[in-house]
Amino acid sequence: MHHLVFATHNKHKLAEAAAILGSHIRLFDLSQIGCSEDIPETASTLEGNALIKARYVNEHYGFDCFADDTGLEVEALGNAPGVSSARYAGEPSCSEANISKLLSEMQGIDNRRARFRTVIALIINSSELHCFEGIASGRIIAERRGNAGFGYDSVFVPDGHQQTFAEMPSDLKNSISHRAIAIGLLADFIKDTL
Ligand code: ITT
Repeated sequence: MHHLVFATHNKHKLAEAAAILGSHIRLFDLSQIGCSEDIPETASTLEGNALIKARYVNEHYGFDCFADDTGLEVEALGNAPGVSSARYAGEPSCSEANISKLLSEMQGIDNRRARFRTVIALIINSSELHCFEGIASGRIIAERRGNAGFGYDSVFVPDGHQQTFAEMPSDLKNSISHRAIAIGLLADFIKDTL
């Protein structure tokens, strides 16, 4: 069985990825390999940050590894908050403050188009790099709806649906989300390669 590290401390992300990757991959998160440090995400793109995290684990711990980074890209705001989504309203990271800032920036703007974009960087065999992208397109509504999910879920309605991500059952969100699409592409690649 192939061993692979997912460079995250987030157990929900780990479980979601493990379910999609299937039983022929043994998946470990950062705490399971003894990595408790917060890997600095200093790049100016999602791709750059995913690569920093994957490379850090590969260089310091020697494992095949993948890492993800996600941003909300709003068309009328020039794709902001993008790579700054977690800290859009400043430090410390706070979803409520981020949503309030987003809604106020979008007041009076008719173009509500937006997308979540996830990038996964995979490093295998010490240096081989592969990237996978998942996009969920939709629109930003004017007021919060729903209590499930996290981040910007309560103001994002994906195309083809009436509910926000925060109003959907989690298994529905997890079957159409940006992260699920990116992990699905990773899973296809791994099935053919490892
Ligand atoms: P890590 O510890 O794994 O880095 P993070 O909180 O930085 O987790 P991400 O890089 O995946 O999470 O996402 C950055 C921000 O984008 C996150 O703080 C949320 O505000 C937002 N976001 C990401 N995925 C989302 C989703 O599925 N629904 C709503 N908001 C999301």
